[in-house]
Amino acid sequence: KKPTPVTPVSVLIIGAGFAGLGMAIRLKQAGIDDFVILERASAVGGTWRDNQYPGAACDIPSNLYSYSFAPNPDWSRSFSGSGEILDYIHHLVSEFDLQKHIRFEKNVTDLCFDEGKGIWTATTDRQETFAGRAAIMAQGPLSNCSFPAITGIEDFQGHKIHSARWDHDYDFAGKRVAVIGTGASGIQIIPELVKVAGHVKVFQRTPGWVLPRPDFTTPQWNKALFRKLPASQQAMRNLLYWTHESMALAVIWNSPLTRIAERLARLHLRRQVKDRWLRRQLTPDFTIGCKRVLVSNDYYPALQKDNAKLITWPIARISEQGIRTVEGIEHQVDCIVFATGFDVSHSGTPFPVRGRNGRLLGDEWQGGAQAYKSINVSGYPNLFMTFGPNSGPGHNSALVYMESQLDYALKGIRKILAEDLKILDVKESVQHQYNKGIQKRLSRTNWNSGCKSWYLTADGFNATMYPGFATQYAAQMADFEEADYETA
Ligand code: NA7
Repeated sequence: KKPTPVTPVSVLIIGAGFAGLGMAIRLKQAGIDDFVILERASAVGGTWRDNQYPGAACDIPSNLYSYSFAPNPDWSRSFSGSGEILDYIHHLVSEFDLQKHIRFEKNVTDLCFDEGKGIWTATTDRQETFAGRAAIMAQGPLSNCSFPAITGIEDFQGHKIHSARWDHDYDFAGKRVAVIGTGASGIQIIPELVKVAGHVKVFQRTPGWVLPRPDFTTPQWNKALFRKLPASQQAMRNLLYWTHESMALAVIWNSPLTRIAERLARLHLRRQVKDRWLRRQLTPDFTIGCKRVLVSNDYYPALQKDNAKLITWPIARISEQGIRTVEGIEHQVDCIVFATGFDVSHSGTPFPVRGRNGRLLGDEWQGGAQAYKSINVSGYPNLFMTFGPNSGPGHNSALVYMESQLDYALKGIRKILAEDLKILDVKESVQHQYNKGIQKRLSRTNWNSGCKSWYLTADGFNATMYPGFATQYAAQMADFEEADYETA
């Protein structure tokens, strides 16, 4: 069905998570008030609205995992929980008066560019249409949760819960629980479940490297200081920023610091796990940094509680009663918790995105997604992506990367509006050249060093991570080169 014409706003934003709301704030601060945010759910917050499982928290310190233009002196601890992060997001909405711009329950199913008019039209699953001169795709890379393709998953008669769609009504007290997945989410959930459930069986496919988590409650005097002297909070942020920047040397590239980080993780394991056999089962066989580095103080102790058990036999199938492992044992459980992560699209788009001459972005990305500076794609003018291809932060705060993206998009949007452009399209040769460089740099990173992770496609193509320091990323994004673009 052809969309009915609608009056275009200046900017159409898809998604009311951190990125979409951040874009809205930057637009407002730049005096652009004519924008609409389309959100498929009925509340803001994106991944932090969805990930409210017990123990959910960010593994980047809150003073760094927040917007520099909206500091919060009241973080209750160094690594605040997901509820507090969601409160911060709600606070952004009220402080910057964003509510009136948000349209809830608008699930975009198609995004199409009209080259003659220079207009993007978003169509929702209810066939409503919204149009904008520029469009921001801020739907988030970790928004669709993934259940594993394990035989028999549909047969299970007990309760199934995904970490990113928590069932707060389910009472775990005394229950026999299985947890599949020991990534960032799994290792946060397990200690909480062990506290309440009757028995917790942890099904681990691959052990990850775990570092200690320097987590402290914020003393009152510290909050007062941050409030009275915002420069002190900025100084703290800078300290955290540079600490994480230096971690790139361990995490991204194989360097002497990588060895030191591995030694630290082994020491942490040795201190927390006395049993040799268990330690062996928990020791990774890949370079630290190849997969997401985990941080936890309570995961290893939780595994050693009397009501917990680590199972490393591969899963053969899920049955009506529980989980059967390959050596033939059936583990009967009341509930399976899937901490199995997200459907990360490496080659597709969340909905059809149609550019110039009917081009379809999903088709062009068949061999792996790519963009220019992770934000623009040639043939798709006036479209900006947050957390587009190769913008993943391996070691630093996602929000630091996001701020660079928002400011870059703002430069493009200002140009479109100021010069009344219909087309601001990155040149194909520029995009090609950029990606040649990115892939060359990626080939030298730990992510491409042989392990399997959600960063890579099945055949090893990395369309997710940025192979460098956050400082390098910020420098490339600070530079909006007009010559890189074709305009009309
Ligand atoms: P992740 O990091 O994708 O972790 C998913 C976990 O689930 C991981 O341990 C997987 O094991 C495991 N998994 C997935 N499929 C299976 C099957 N079929 N059988 C057994 N185990 C399986 O998701 P998270 O939610 O923890 O974290 C996502 C990101 O959020 C994280 O990187 C941070 O950036 C924040 P595997 O390691 O693949 O062997």
